Amino acid sequence: MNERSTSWIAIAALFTAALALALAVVATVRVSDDEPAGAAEADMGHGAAGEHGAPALTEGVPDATATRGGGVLEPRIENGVWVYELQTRPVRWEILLGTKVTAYTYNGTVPGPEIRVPYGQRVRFLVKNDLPDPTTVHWHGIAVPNAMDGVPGVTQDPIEPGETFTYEFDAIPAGRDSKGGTFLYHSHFEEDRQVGLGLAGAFVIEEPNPVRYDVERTIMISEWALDTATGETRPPMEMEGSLPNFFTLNGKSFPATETIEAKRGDRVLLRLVGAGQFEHPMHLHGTDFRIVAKDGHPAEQPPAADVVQVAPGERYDVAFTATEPGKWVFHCHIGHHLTNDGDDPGGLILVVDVVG
Ligand SMILES: [Cu+2]
Repeated sequence: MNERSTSWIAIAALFTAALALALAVVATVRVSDDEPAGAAEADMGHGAAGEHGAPALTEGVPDATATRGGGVLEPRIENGVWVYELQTRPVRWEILLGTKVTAYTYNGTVPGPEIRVPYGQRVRFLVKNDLPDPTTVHWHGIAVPNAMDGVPGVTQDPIEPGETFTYEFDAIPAGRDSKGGTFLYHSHFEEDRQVGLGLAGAFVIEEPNPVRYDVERTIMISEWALDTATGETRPPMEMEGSLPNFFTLNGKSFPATETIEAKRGDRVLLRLVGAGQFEHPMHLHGTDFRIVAKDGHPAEQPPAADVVQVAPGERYDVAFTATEPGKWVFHCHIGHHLTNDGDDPGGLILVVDVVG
């Protein structure tokens, strides 16, 4: 082989390598930017990936960049309207050190960001759907105009992947006698699947003259069906292969759950939200509490209790005074919900640490 043909072979090889690299780059960009994660693989029609109980796609789903969910989302203000951007998208969410689920999220976190507005505030939500499936948002317990109610096929067409839909309303409880409280927003498209995979967030309407607490937390309760052998996440259901085996408070299983710190004598308010598909009898050690509101309705004579049943969609605001120093647990009273894939203790436990 002469010198000239050798150099042609070298040039041809370089060209081929460059072409392969360029194709690889194009393929990567297409998956990460132009299409929702997994969209290329998923059937995009209604019912899409929603074959009953089918696992969420894992491949191509990015890791969450945030480690905690439920932070209050700051709006931008346009002519007095509080404007929020919500993006639905799948992420790999760490519920426990080293244990990740594929979650459907608002803005990349479980739970979705908390919306917190004064009573009557005009709000606008630009909801961009970057899920592989259609979606809608329902504003649970809020007096929205019917067209803003988020029920696919009844009040609106589903928001298709890649599309944006705008919701706008005044933040007023549907129970018109109520001036505020704990509400939520969640998917109303294939709820069995999308809410089960995490699509929910808290919506707090602040009363004009709210009772002030020293410590206040919103706690969203959810379940997960994670196959630890394959890494597949399925929507948790009462069916083989989809039975929940992980349980989270604000997207974390014990011992990864947040510890709530209080000083002796502090007044504490917990806003409990049934964000999943199962009921949880939540119990506090060390003291009882008062159920000061149910579904955004303040109780006229708050009943005392030390267990409160939180069913899907329900909200209970419970208040107590941290009188006794120590690490007091707040937990579900169904033993199985206190495990992480069978390992005890885990799941729905958090510590209220009272100091002083
Ligand atoms: Cu439970």
